[in-house]
Amino acid sequence: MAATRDSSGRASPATGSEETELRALSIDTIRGLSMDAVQAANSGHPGTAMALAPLAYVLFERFLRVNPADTEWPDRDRFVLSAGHACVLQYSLLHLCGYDLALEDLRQFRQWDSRCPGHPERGHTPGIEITTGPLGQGVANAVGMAMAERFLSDRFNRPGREIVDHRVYAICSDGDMMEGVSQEAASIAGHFGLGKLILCYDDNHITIDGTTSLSFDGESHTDRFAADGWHVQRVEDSEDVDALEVAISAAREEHERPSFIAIRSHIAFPAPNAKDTAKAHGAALGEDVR
Ligand SMILES: Cc1ncc(C[n+]2csc(CCOP(=O)(O)OP(=O)(O)O)c2C)c(N)n1
Ligand SMILES: [Mg+2]
Repeated sequence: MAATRDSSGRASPATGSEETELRALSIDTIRGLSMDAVQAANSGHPGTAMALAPLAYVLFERFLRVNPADTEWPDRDRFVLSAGHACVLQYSLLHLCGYDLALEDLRQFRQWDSRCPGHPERGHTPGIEITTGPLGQGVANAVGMAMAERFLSDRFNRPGREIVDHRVYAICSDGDMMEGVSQEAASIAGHFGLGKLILCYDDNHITIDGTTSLSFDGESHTDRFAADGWHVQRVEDSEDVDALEVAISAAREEHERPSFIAIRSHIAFPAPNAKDTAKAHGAALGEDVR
């Protein structure tokens, strides 16, 4: 995405401001597709998809090593959306990155026989690595994938022939943190020092029924993961693409421990009336988003 074309059609490096503009356009496009797909279905979860558009952009554009034309390439990076309710975000990314998922498929979001069902389903939509929706489970699946990578690389790699060398990136939400299974999985990931696992936590202070202060503000997730032996970082603004990139780069540099990145976001950003509301968790924004 970071290149422009001159009059002869040759790609030339983008200037700083061109790159910033392109980046903003890309993120807005992800956000717009996600909002529109939910609106068209009048069903789904727009708020988290909107708020996490910059994170998804950074992950897919800057870091994820995949081949959209060969979704089963064994050494691909894995991406797990544990917060599966926000799958319209993943569908938007898959479409824009060139997977076999057309705009028409996005238009069919949440319809009968759709290739874009209400939660991601492995084997149904190209590029979906794992079925998610039951909160917590995607975190455990991501840990399992990182364990598999460790096993396969130990078993098959030889000096100068590292045929298994990939990372697992996952996004989770408050509900994932609430479920015990995520903590059990975090414990063993810390024990094994799964350095190729990077878990991004959407710290938006909102769940399905209101703010986290109703039921879930008594513990520090960063301290909990640190206690389990994880490398822990915080990003204070989910709109700060540079900070996201720096944090993910640092997580990649950490080889001995799995990484947890808590990212403060605002659900449904930037829709003024929906932002920071639980309503934006699971309802279309409506025709008038002012
Ligand atoms: C195990 C489990 N229990 C309940 C649900 C129903 N559910 C879907 S999303 C959600 C919580 C939403 O809060 P959060 O995870 O913070 O997501 P956000 O609203 O921030 O996107 C719940 C309880 C579920 N998907 N899985
Ligand atoms: Mg939340």
